[in-house]
Amino acid sequence: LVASMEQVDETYIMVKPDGVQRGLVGEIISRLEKKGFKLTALKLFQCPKELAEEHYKDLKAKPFFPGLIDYITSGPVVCMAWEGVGVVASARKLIGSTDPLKAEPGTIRGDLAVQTGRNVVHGSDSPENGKREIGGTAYYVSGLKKVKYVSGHQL
Ligand code: RTP
Repeated sequence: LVASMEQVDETYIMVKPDGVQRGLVGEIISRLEKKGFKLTALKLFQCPKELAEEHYKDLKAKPFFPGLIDYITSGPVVCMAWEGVGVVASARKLIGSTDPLKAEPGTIRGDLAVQTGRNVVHGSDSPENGKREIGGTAYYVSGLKKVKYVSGHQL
């Protein structure tokens, strides 16, 4: 039971092209579902260059930016919205450190990846960014739409 006083947050989780290509979509969804978070939107989507650049605009000055944009647009991604109490920080913990070699075993990146540039999944880094990434440009471009229903720990 979720106490009514607790703030329900939302986060944007994206399985990156390497995760889709390697067949890790089910594994990633499964880890978030088993933790007790609620999937509220999902879409397989070929990200256009402009949207990838908007999504990663904070990293524009980094030397790896062009390679990052090529990577994210190299094949379909799975865009998802997840909600729950503490979901933003908890999903980041489940995902693990950006560099998969530094990510703890038991985390998605710690178990399933080896390269920072191929780290299989993205998760919003703050509740504000969660809202921005779900409700911003991505909403209009990808057509990612949230569905309201009751599930899992919310019952
Ligand atoms: P994300 O946004 O994908 O969840 O990743 P993050 O917060 O853990 O890491 P961030 O610093 O925001 O970097 C975003 C993504 O850029 C790629 N990257 N490549 N080659 C490099 O040195 C490098 N550094 C970052 C990664 O795909 C990282 O997830």
